Amino acid sequence: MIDIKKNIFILTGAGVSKESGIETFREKDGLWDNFRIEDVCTIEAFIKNPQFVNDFYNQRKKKMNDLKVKPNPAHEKIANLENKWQGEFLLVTQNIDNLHEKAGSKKIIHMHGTLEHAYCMNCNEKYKLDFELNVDFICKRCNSKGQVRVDVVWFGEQPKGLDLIYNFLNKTDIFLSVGTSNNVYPAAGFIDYLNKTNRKAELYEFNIDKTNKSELFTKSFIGPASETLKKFVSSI
Ligand code: BV8
Repeated sequence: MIDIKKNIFILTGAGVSKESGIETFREKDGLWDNFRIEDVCTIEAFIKNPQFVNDFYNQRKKKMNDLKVKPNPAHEKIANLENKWQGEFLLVTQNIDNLHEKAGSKKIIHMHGTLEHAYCMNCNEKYKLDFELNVDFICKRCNSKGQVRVDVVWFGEQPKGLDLIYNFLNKTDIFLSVGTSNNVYPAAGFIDYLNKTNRKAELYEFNIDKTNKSELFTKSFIGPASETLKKFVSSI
């Protein structure tokens, strides 16, 4: 029986947004079937072909802002859980979309950044990303051209909020991993960390398939997160 007075850590990945119509990365016809990581998701890619990288994110932002893209029941159940939770609650997402926020989630860390902001690599000026990223963009603060990039974490860059995340993992009683292939570190290592340091924690995985980390979980709930999470949250 899940005790809502305990501390819960929820990790989500692209699978939680799949049923909202946003493609994942590593499934068939996912983003990495159509783009190479090294062409769009590293600083080297941006330096080599900045507009190609800008357009990769301009496209994803456009899709995210598309009226048809809405939170699905998986996002809603996670927000419901936060509302009724009495212990400490933390949602950490690898996703850069804003569907958790739209569903009402409050305590969120976007550890790989979001499509909401951009910043100048020359002077660190921060921008609300309500414009198309373009290499001709002149930074308002330092006047440098083409230095403004999307505020997401590329491969080889340090994810955000790691201190907060590991502090919370050290007091986690219940861990839910929802819609992630658990391929990308350090997020993929959270379950290993809990297995090593926190024998008592209850560890639940929600995915349409088994993942390469499934054997580290107390239980895997196989099926679309909108259904499996609905059942899980209603049972609490
Ligand atoms: C870092 C940017 C150090 C934003 C992303 C060798 C071993 C270990 C590690 C490494 C290594 N070589 C290199 C590394 C490090 C590297 C890494 O992990 N590489 C991997 C590929 C091996 N990691 C890094 O570089 C990280 N940084 O380590 O920095 C450092 C430290 C200090 C100081 C300086 C540097 C940075 C990683 C972040 C990279 N950026 N995205 C964007 O463009 O979106 S990663 C990208 O993958 C996204 O963020 C995505 O969220 C993330 C993880 O993917 P998933 O979310 O899991 O998506 P995926 O498609 O894989 O899976 C979807 C799942 O959903 C599937 O399992 C599917 O079955 C399931 N599903 C589908 N539908 C549903 C469903 N589940 C439920 N319901 C459904 N309906």
